[in-house]
Amino acid sequence: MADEQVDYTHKKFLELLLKGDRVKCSLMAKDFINHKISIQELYENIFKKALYDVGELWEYNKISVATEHLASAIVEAILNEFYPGIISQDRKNKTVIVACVENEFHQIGIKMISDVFEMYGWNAHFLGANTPTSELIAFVKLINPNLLALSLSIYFHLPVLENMIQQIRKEFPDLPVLVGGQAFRHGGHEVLLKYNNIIYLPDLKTTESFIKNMNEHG
Ligand code: B12
Repeated sequence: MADEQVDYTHKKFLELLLKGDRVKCSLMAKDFINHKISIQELYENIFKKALYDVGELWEYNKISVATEHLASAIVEAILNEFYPGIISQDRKNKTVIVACVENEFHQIGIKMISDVFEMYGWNAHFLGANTPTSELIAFVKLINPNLLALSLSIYFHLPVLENMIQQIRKEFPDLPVLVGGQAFRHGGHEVLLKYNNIIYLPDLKTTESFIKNMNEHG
């Protein structure tokens, strides 16, 4: 697929991101798509890699908190620019509620996940960051979704997720729950094994396969 004339690495995008050049970032993202990079590749190989680099630069005090905020705000804005174009017209009559757990403010990864559901014809209700458990449960009652997808980035918030799962299981014993996020980059999955029908997936590709399977087999 790759076109030799385009620099497909995320480093160029990162450079513009760190300068806070939203216009050029947006144009570059569109350019990637025009050169036959898929949305999923753009999200995984450009946006995610660039943001992981931003995280490292921030961790080692090479950039300010303000620059980090600016970078994530630009990526979020670009995701919203692409959103109208990614919705599949082939609707599947399936619904997913997509949210970050309580106290979790990292919402870009789960927004990408939400978009992949939309690409495959699902109605994705994206609740975003820091969703209170009681509110989530009330919303699940209201919407009666086929699936719930939860994101956790901060490893230390694992007990918050577990508490949330326990409360969800009390009310909805069989509702399938997808879980992901970089809190699980170095483990933590064993907590999830205690509960039935909790599925951990690491990225967009595995989520895509999961959705395709659900679309085919119900
Ligand atoms: C931007 C950012 C922020 C922004 C978030 C803004 C926003 N609108 O989302 C703000 C400023 C809020 C923030 C705050 C903090 N942050 Co921060 N942040 C980041 C940064 C730079 C990028 C995050 C991001 O968007 N990544 C890109 C996305 C696409 O990747 P992703 O989340 O991993 O998602 C992918 C997969 O994990 C998966 N996935 C994600 N969710 C789900 C869900 C499901 C169901 C599935 C199937 C898959 C899935 O799919 C995605 C695509 O592959 C990261 C660096 C990094 N490594 O990511 C640090 C990082 C996550 N932050 C970190 C920290 C420490 C903090 C703070 C504690 C800092 C502080 N002292 O205040 C606070 C905590 C706030 C809170 N309570 O949540 C650490 C976390 C360490 C850890 N794992 O415990 C990181 C890794 C930075 C670092 N290198 O140390 N942060």
